[in-house]
Parts: sequence; structure tokens; C-alpha cells
Amino acid sequence: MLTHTQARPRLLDQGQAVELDLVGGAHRFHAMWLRDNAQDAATRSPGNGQRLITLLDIPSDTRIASAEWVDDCLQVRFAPEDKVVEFAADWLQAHCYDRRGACEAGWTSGIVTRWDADLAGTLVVAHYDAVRDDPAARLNWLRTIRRRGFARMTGVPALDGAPAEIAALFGYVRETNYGRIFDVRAEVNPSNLAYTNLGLQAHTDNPYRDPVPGLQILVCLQNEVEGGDSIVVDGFEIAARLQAETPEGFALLTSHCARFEYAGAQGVRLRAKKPLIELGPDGELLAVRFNNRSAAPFVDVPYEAMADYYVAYRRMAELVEDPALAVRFKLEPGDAFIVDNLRVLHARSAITSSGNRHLQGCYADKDGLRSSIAALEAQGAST
Ligand code: NM2
Ligand code: OGA
Ligand code: ZN
Repeated sequence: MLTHTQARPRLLDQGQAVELDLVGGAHRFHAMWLRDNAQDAATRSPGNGQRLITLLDIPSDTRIASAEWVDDCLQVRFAPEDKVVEFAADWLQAHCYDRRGACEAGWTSGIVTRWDADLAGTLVVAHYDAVRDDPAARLNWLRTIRRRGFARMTGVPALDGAPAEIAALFGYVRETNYGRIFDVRAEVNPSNLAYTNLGLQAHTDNPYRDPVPGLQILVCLQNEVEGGDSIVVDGFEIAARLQAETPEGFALLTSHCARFEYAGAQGVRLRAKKPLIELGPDGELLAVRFNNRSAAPFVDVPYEAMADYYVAYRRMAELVEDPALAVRFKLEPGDAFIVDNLRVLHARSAITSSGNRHLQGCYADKDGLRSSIAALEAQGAST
């Protein structure tokens, strides 16, 4: 219930800002911010929503001459342009920025839910046909990936190119030096330890790339072996546990860069310098990168901090291996899973028998996933 009808807008600092009563209390908006975000047809193209003006088209001494509620719209007269612009109350409500107090380091938005081994009990495996054909099922599946950073799928045609079919459900394949699609099976001269029968500790794929592929899709085409189980673990849960146990250790891993490198094939020397746990400038937990096979010598941690850095890194590695955090399953032909590659680490247990095991994989970007969610929501697809 909006409360703006109960109180008149209050101009602050000679019209440099205005204070409004919205849901949750008083919120201030700057004149410059409001003018820059005007939605009128002279400021933004009605067709595509893109801004037609530059910041330099707005006078630097922009002020609010008057502001009044007219029904559910705030009518603002800007000086010196003498321009009147309307802002819908619900738009203002949705774009409040007048928050008090700083956020704690390591926060995540409400759209993210961390998980541990208990996820196995509630995991829903989506069917490929439903996700492809039914917009509501697709929206549901994409939201699961956004919330958990992980989703399983079954009923995928176990054919060459299957990962690209899954990527096409929401976006585009991100091609890399491993190809548009890569085959994961034991090879004679493997360019990567993934192409062997070895177990792989839970990891981020391609942490040596900048930017790192945001999503990884793995589809099982054939699996006749013992071992080769899939294991996933939520890197955001690892980060949160580490932070709770040892805030100093967490701070070391977020405030110094690690190094990653891949040089396993001719003509490829990929290197990246990024922290194991990455926070945004406002403390938001953005990414976890962990890969024992591709970690390069760390040279960005000062000598004085290196011993403690390794203690924190070891604790992180223990959490990566903690069965209480892991979800384990075996892929059958036609099964697939997708991970947010900068959040959820994936592992495989060693392959312990002879027989065929063949997965195919590809990468994709997360922006396509988010865009598809927003577009499906705008279309009114509901679950
Ligand atoms: N493959 C499967 O990132 C990595 O090095 C893990 C990636 C070779 C594309 C394996
Ligand atoms: C990979 C990988 C897992 C598996 O190819 O990146 O982690 O089960 N493979 O083979
Ligand atoms: Zn991998």
C-alpha cells in the first residue's frame, strides 16, 4: 500500500533532492538522478527504451523547482530547463537507493539460496521436452539455475551436439579453445586431465580464462563404467562457512589474487589473475574460483600473509571435499546438468573399470540466462 498520498513531497537542499514517503518510509532522490532517469519520449526512445541524451545535455545546476503527487505519479518540474517529467510511484518504489548502513562483506541478493547436501532430498530433475516446449517449465528451470547455481535434466537426446541444444533453450554457446562442444572421455594423449579416467576434485572450469565461462552444461551420451559419479558443491556455501569460521581467512582469500594457468596444448597459454573468492565493490559475493589442476604459483600475496593465506586456502579445500556439502549422482545416457561455473564446483569420482563413458559439454554465458528469465516474465509465463 503506497503512503505517498498522506504526505507532500519535501524539497531538500534548495531543490537538489526530494524526500518522498514510500512503502518502508521516507526515501530521498536527487534532482540530477531523477532528471537522468526521466522516461519521457525526449529523453528515452519510446520504441527501444534507450536513452537519447547524454549526461552533458543535462544542466549541471539541475534542481527540482516543484514536485507534486498527481494520482499515482510524481510530477517534477526541473529548473533551469523548466521541464516537467512524471515518475510513476511504483517505478520510484522499485528504484529506491536511499538505504542506510553498509552491507556486510559476502552478502548475496535474495535471488540466491545457498545449499548443502540436503539439497539432494528436494532436487527436481526437469525433463528436456517440458523445458523446451512449455514456457512455464522453462522459466521454472532457469529460475532454479539462477537460485541454486545448479540444475539437473533428463530426457535429453543422447546425440552429438546435445549440449548446444540445451544452451539454445536460453542463450548461446560460448566457444573456447576446447571447441564449441567438447567430448569428455579418456584419450591417449590428453590435452586436459578431464580427458582421462582420473577423478577430478570439485572445480571451476577454465579459471585461467578472463572472463571465465559463466555456465557449463554436461550431457551424458554413454556411461558403462564403475565410478565416474558426478558431485556438485555450492561454492557460495563454502565461502559463507569459511567467513563464519575464520573472517580473517576469508578476508585473505577475497583481498589477494590467485593465479590460474593452462598451457596443455600447442598455441595455448591462458593465464588469469583473480581472487579465489571475489567480492564486488559493495561487498557482494560475486564468484568462487577453485581448481587444483590449474592453480598457478600465487605471486600476489605478500610474504607476510602467505602462510595464513595457505591456511585459509587449505580450509577452503577441506570444505570443497566435505560430504556434508556435496550432492552426488550418477549420469545415465540422456541425463545432463548445468552449473553456474563461478559459483557451483563440480567433481567426478575416478573411473574404476573398463567400458565406455562419454560426456559432451559446452559453455554459455549467464547474461543470456538472466535475459531469458526476464523476457519470459515479461511475456507472462508463470509457474
Ligand atoms: N574441459 C572439459 O577447465 C578445465 O580445465 C576443466 C575443461 C577440458 C573443457 C576441463
Ligand atoms: C569437465 C568435468 C566431469 C566428468 O569435463 O570439466 O569436470 O564427469 N567433467 O567427466
Ligand atoms: Zn569440469
